[in-house]
Amino acid sequence: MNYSHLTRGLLMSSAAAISMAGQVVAEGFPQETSLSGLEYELIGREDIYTYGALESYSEAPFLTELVATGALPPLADRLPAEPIIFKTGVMVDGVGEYGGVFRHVIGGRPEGWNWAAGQHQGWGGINMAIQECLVRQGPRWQIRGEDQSGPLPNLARSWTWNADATEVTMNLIEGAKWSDGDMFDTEDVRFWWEDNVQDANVTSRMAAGSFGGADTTMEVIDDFTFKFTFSSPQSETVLESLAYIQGCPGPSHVLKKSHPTYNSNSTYEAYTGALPADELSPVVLGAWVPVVHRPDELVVLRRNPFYFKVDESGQQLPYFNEMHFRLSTWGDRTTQTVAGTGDFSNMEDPANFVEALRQSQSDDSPVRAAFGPRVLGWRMDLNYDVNTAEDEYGQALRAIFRETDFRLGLSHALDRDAIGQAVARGPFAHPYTGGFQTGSPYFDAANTAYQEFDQDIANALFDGLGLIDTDGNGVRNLPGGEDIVLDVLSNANRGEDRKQLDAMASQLAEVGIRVQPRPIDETNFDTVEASGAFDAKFGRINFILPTFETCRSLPAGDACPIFNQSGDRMPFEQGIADAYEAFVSSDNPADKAEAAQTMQTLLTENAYSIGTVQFPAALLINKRIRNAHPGTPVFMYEWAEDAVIRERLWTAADQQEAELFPGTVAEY
Ligand code: BQZ
Repeated sequence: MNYSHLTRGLLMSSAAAISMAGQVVAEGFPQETSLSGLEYELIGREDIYTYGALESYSEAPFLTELVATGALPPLADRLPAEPIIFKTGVMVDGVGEYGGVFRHVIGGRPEGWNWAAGQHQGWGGINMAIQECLVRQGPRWQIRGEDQSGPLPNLARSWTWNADATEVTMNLIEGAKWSDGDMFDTEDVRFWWEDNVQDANVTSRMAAGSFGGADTTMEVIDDFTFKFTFSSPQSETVLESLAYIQGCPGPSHVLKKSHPTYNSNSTYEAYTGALPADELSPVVLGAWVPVVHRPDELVVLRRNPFYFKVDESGQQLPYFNEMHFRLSTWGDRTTQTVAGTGDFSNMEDPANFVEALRQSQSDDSPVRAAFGPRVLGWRMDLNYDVNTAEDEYGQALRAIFRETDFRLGLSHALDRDAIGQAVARGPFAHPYTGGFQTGSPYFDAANTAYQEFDQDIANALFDGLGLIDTDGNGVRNLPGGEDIVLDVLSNANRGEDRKQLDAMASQLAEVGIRVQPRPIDETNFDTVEASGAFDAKFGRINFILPTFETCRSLPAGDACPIFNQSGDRMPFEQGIADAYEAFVSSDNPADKAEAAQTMQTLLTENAYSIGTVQFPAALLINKRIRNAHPGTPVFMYEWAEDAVIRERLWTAADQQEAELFPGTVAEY
């Protein structure tokens, strides 16, 4: 076992993290930490896939049998005239063999299949196995800098801008079909936009107003062409918002039946819950379709016979016939992958880093591990929305949250090294004060304010606001006399979150602030978060690119961020909003970097979020999996499940796991 080069890099960066001036020193996490030792080259954006017609196509052999029995239409009728063609040249192991099972283990549980209305499917890659989105971000980590303008195409195969960049006309792939054979067209895009994103009664994953401003409109031109119109010039960057999980249409022909706009007997609640997690099979565009869901046990997906992507030899993708998501815990994902009973894990719980690394270093380990930069960051977000507070106490609390000195006081009260050690002993943790994490291309130490651990400073800041412990019970009081108690929402299924929150609670108690942890189940977490019904929340949020799940982090659009929903912005917050707008409306790298630095300065100087620690993560992939590109990051433009391009992964026939449902596809 030898991972000394890895820990050495980590040790250096945490020891030298903070300079005398209290600023974080640029101490980039070493990039060359791929433990696999494999090198890779950056490629052009058109090297991965293109759209076009091939002379002939072929399919997984069992599908040919289903065509023969009449259960499926012939392949030619299932594929678009010009499918997406994945190129062989950039496949590290080349064109694949059909069959076998890709085994995931996840900690989440499917909330339901109506992703258009914001439901998640338990995360860990189920969402991305069934949803396809207008554009794609995951594979961009592999693309060289000069080719980095905007997202990759997907359902939208191309687009053009008008002269002043206020209109973008998008052309959909023509002839792609849903897994029940229904045509995918602009009606699905219109329904996604008008009846989900723009419908205030639906909590879609793209917050209204967060895509190019509050006045953005969408207009259908024909079955496969539509146009967005913006009230101010935009750029390729803004289109990043149309990737996972924000720009992924649902099947309008199914969903309209329960949407109140089309069915006056229905309600919005009924609409959101129209596709319950235990009702199979949902209609999808993705490579695999859920066919079995045994609660708390397993979700099985089978290949989608209508999938619109092929390889250069004409074989319809994906290569794997079956995909499993064992419903366990996030920690077990890593344990099972290390043991070889799972195929894939984003190793993200620092508590198991050392043991997992040790095991994966032996020659006969079934798994390959590769560490990347620090992209996992944890932070507390305070709710700045006084208008939606439940009672007067909540209003008074939120008014105090809006005081910069209060937030700076909280930040100075945190001993981030101790918080890091509470999660995992060793050199993995790095202090984090909010803003872009060190693994982000937009992280610049010079523009990152750092509030060092100093209880005297914290106490002085709170005293200065008149927040004194008037009744002598050890807890500071609000001007009205009540104790300052922060009710902090957190994800109950994440041990690493809870350890930090507990450490934070005892540290803040020392400066007279009480923390009351409120852990809730991960399945419902997003719904509560999106509703804004919390005073504060704590958890992992990867802030690498501003366009990723924007509303969780930034004041983009009137109802954003999630922790200030009624749009009553603090002055510096408006500055962040303006910088975000400058960022998405420019394709010029220098201008974008400048806008990002403005954001970083405002975010960290004002302690907009109270960061705790950031960690690197390692990607574990079973060695029998082919085409898993070396160097794939756990998270960069998107989570690794998308970055690794699963529709292109395969396993040699003699290494394939037995399928649970051979010879079958989803039935409707
Ligand atoms: C990765 C990811 C893929 C969500 C989720 C989950 C939710 C959050 C976040 C991660 C899981 C895995 O993260 O932890 O490694 O597989 O799914 O989607 O934590 O609770 O709401 O943002 O992506």
